[in-house]
Amino acid sequence: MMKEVWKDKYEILKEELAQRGVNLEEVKESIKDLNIETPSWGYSNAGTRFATFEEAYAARNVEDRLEDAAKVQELTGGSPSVAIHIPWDKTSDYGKLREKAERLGVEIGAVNPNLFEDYDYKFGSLAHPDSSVRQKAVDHVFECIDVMREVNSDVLSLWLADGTNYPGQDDFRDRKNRLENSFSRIYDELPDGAKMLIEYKPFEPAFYHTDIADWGMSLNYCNKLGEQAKVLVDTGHHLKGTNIEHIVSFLIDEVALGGFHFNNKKYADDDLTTGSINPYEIFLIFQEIVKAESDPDVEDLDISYMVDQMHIIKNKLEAMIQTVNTVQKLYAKALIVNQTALEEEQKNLNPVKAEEVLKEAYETDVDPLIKKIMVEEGRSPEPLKAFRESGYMEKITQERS
Ligand code: PSV
Ligand code: MN
Repeated sequence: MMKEVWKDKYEILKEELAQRGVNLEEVKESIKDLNIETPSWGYSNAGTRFATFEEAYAARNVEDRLEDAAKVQELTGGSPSVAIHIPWDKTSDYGKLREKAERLGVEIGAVNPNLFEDYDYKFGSLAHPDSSVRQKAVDHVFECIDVMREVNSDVLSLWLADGTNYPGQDDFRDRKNRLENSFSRIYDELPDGAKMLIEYKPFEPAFYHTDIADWGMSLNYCNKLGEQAKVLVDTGHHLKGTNIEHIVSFLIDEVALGGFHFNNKKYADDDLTTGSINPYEIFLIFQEIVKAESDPDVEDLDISYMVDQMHIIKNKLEAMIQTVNTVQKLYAKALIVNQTALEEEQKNLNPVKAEEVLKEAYETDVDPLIKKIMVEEGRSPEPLKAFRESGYMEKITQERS
């Protein structure tokens, strides 16, 4: 039998972290509590605008998607809920869908209306010039609010493709006012305690302007609506040089950070695996959150961590397991930052030492810690290997072909 080297590494890590004054049990609990919601749409066939590659194993319907999400949860322990997209996940009985999810060991999380695929939305949805199209879009969101009640979800996640492609196509201020009006009608119907997340995106599918181009516009809409409306930061929806951790910190301070769609901004959109290009960025985002969580002056954070990725060339389930595992590790690294030392070096105006504090945590190999947590929870320490050996791929390929 192969020696499990990670166990020795864990003992060394434990000693090292104790010397650094880290409370390992607290860190473990925080990692165990982290819920990284996976998207139902990430389990289906996907493509670029050039081609969709049909995979024999890909989920065919919402039931398959829940099963795949449940498999990821079973192996990682970090993704106990799944976001749905209406009408992609439309079904005749949402009560039954909720029961199915529960039987599989997952919950239904954010409900995402689709305000971009219908022909009527060619010139926009909630900001469309024609009031009958706006009404149709608002009605669709109302339908999604009903779904939320039936599946027991408390998150409505809104992303619009609204915008224009050419100068002069429409009036910016009129669009802003129409959107404000549609949003406020939706907000009035929100169930008590539910969150309305407003996502922004700098371009695509509209390329001249998008109606919610950045976090500041999103925040402005939220502030006008009320405290149930919060900003959704999709890590992919930023232009190349954008400092996302700064945005995150700013939103925390404004009590307006509602959640994330994790992926990567390499091509300023979603769909690349979180941490595949710049894991340091995700670590720095978590650092801002962890720091705020330990600050008594910061109100309790209520952040929905969601993945928004549709993998095209990677195996969809492996990519999702890889994502959850990566996010767990990057969160763990943020949890072991010596915040007191960081604060001290900031006061000392010593950027080298301050950066060293962050690097010390980032460069710590936390893999044995995540493995230890997996084993404590009765899971395999190597979720990807366990997945490959589980026979699940063979099973779904046969069933779904
Ligand atoms: C749009 O690019 C987006 O990020 C929105 O979150 C959608 O809901 C999701 O992708 C799926 O289309
Ligand atoms: Mn998104």
